[in-house]
Amino acid sequence: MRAAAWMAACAVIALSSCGRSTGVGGAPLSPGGTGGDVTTPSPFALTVVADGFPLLTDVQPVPGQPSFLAVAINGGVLSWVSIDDGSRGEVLRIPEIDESKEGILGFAFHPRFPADDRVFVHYTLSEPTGDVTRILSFRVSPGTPLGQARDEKDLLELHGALPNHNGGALVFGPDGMLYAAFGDGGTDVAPTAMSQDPLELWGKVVRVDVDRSSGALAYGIPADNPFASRAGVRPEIFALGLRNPWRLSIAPDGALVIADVGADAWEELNVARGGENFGWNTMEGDGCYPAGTACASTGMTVPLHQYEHGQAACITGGHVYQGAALPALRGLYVFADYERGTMWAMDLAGDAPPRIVGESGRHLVTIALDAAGELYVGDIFSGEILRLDGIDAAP
Ligand SMILES: [Ca+2]
Repeated sequence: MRAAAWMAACAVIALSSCGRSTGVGGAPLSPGGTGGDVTTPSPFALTVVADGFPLLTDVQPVPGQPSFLAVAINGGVLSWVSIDDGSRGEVLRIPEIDESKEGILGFAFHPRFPADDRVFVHYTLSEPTGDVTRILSFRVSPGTPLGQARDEKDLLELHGALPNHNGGALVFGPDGMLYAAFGDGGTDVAPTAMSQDPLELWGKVVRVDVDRSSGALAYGIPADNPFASRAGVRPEIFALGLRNPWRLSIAPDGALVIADVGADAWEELNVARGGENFGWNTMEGDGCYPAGTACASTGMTVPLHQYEHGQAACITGGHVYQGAALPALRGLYVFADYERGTMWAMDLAGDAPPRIVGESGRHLVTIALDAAGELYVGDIFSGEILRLDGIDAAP
């Protein structure tokens, strides 16, 4: 019964937001190991560092405390866990969230944490008029490592979406600005045109200043936002034309990497520097949407990389690996496919296609980067958090 509920919830938050897999292009990729490593001959391994978080959606290392991770659960709970001894505690619980179909989809620590002790969560609620997506800030009280949430405040709220493409990623840039991703507010069978509507924040990445406020807003509008002074465009918008951006990352050169989950055919990696229109729902990948139609694509930006659904069907964005443990991956953007479990590494500045890191056989819903540049992933169904290691480091 419980497992069935999890499956239903996942279908809403992730699976049904994925593109439709065509099954074309070869046999399914082989599954990986059950508790430790990826399929040989990959020289890389996934080592379980924490478990017991079924329906996890996002993982972030606790800044300044390398033995602790923070974990968000779709049911509306944020917890901490020690990777040394498995001890854990609840930090935040959002009581109005219905575990079956709503929840926290992403979160981020303030870039000056813990000097600024705010944490930001991005979550979705179902209401009679449609989904509400909200970004909430809270402060943590003294404790190990995070204590309890207090001083909760709404930062930004969107209304009126269908219960599917809500986005959910949050990341702070080196400029201290918060980047937040919102989906098109539609579903697989009912995409909306809001991604192209300059007066809607659905289908966009926004860039806001959480340390200031502009007018009645709970946040500030950075003066250097690409549309800050353009009439007829919401000044929060940093990039538009997105379908269901599932994870954001800041590359070492400052560019924003946006993984956008596709519809019929293409999963996308997009690189934004501000002001780009990535095409949805006029385009999918580098072609018109629906395929075979004509479209007005002038001024739209095609993906840096796209892969078709015969290969996999639901991208999970990652990060540029900057750690020391895996020299072969240093400087490469590591990302995954949620449905197939494949992990790839790609040079964002080069022309070479991504190469396969390994087949995890897992539903990798999130990829996190710690302060040392090492990578962690989360498996939504098993509730495990795993670290990407060299094969020699596997247990
Ligand atoms: Ca696109």
